[in-house]
Amino acid sequence: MKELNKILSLLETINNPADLKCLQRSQLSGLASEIRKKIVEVVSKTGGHLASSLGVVELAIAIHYVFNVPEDKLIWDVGHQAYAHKLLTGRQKQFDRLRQFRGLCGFTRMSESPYDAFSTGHSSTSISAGLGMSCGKALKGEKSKVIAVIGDGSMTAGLAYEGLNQAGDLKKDLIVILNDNDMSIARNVGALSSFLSRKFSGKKLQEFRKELGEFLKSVPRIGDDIYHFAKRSEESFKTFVTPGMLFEAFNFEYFGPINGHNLDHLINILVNIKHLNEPVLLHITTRKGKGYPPAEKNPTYFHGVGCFEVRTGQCVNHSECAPTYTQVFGKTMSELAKLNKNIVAVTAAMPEGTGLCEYSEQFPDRFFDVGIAEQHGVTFAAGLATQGFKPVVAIYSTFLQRAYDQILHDVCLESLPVVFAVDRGGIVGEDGATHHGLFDLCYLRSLPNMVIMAPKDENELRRMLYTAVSLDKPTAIRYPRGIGVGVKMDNPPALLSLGKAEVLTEGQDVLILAIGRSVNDAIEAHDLLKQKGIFSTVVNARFVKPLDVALFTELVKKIPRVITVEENMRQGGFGSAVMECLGDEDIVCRIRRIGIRDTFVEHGSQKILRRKYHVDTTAIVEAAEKLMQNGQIKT
Ligand SMILES: Cc1ncc(C[n+]2csc(CCOP(=O)(O)OP(=O)(O)O)c2C)c(N)n1
Repeated sequence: MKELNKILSLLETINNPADLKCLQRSQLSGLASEIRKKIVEVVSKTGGHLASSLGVVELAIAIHYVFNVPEDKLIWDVGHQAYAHKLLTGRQKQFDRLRQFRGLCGFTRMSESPYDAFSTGHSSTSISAGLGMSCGKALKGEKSKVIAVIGDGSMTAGLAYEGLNQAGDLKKDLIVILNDNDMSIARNVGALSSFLSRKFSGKKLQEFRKELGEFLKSVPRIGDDIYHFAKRSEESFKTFVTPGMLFEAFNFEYFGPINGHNLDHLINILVNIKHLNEPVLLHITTRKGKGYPPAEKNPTYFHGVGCFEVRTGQCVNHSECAPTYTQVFGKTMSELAKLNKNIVAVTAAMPEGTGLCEYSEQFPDRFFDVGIAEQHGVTFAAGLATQGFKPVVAIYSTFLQRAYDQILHDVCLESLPVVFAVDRGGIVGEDGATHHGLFDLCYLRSLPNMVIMAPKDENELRRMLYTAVSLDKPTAIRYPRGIGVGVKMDNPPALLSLGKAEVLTEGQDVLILAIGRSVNDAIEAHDLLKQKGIFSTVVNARFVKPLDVALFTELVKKIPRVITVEENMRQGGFGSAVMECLGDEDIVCRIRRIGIRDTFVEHGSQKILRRKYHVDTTAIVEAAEKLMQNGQIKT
């Protein structure tokens, strides 16, 4: 216990990287253990990206030990693995409030700390941003360094190669550290992943070299020459059999692979490459979840985890009775795929997150994980659709933003029947600004040929999925993060009529037009308003596109006090669609739009954020009361 206290005090002495540099090298592994303990302790209470962060503790220490951040710019790709970096850069006191409302962000944010060189959350931006910084520094005549740390999962995105390609051409001073743990969230996928894998590292590489050497020597006459030539040019020999080949083709000086948990090796190599002034790629191998056995054993579960018990690693979350929307989607996909052989599923590195694991086991030939490559995934699905298949592309709302042009150009232009299962629509909570799905209704609504639906509960999600695969058009179904309402499931679910809304309550005072999960808030508001003597008609819009123009115009003529409700940006969203439709029909009414005003929403619980941004039941009640208080409609 005494020993433990001594170790604990080490981290407490570090307020910034300058303090870290005062430590002896021999003290650093103790510091690493202490950082791991702190991360596990805090994340067990706040939830977060545990396994990724545990994997790079030594790397964070080594970088801050060798470089001078923030003069040197350090970019953590995605930023989900930056907890050790946060602890070493003056944020220890706030660390207990990681991902909590008004606490530290779970990713890196320039506005949070000068040590965060770039704001991250979506993957594979670090090389491009780092190259931009390097060019900026060169233009200003600054000599400091730029370091981009990127995982092997994030290297599956095209954006990373666009950055490498230009970096190799410009030959600017840029250090890219490839953190290779053989994992994305799940096992990494793709040809590149097997190329990077440790097949060539350490012992195996030595054995392979020896065998190749013996073989070359054994070839009569020319064998000896080739062997000696290969021996002489050790560099090209190494390049020939290591992943260096790929990066050297991009004009990067390649080092590695080295063990990313060996602090001495890491520090030595960083000291050496610090003096190079060209594009450098350092390939390190690490273990996801390192130092916490439950996370080492199950890195996918502990990639992004909720609260858990430290001793056992067991989830301590409440037993929710309703299934999540994601689970219902996954189950319905399996059901549909049995009925229709043309259904195929596409995910971008998120089989677990999108609920497709069971489906992938049942229909391995009709399941495609494209890696973190949303753009490719959408165009790939368009290709499948041209061959008569019915692709269902399951991507979180926030990540689908990446594929906007592909949805527009490759899917909607020819009205190909691709179904988009847009998970995590709306406020997602603790992952914050980079992860809320608040833009999808806006960015999808402007696309010709696109059908957009959002279910009020999990049973309606099933109905929408059945309906979507029966349509011969691009269709998006947008549903929220979290558990459903707990409604009874129809089996099989009835199809919906395209563009038809559903009237849920009748009342002559206020018309509430709601979409998606907000419909439940609208029903609650209806009950509260009734107690106050205000009677409302609540409509579940179901479709953002096509809108039920006939129903809406008929109702607004009768009840010209209208509230639209959505968990989406106000500009260009569902409420805007309603206003456009009423304007086009020359209908005069008083209308209040509930949705997110022109701002980014930070991290915090869904409940807190819904209250703060006025997208909850209370906001609807207040809007209705105001509409009732205010007098006549100006015409
Ligand atoms: C554009 C985009 N798509 C999907 C994600 C979700 N995501 C977050 S981390 C991650 C895996 C990253 O793997 P890797 O870069 O190898 O880092 P590791 O967690 O293994 O350290 C994914 C798919 C994302 N952040 N951005």
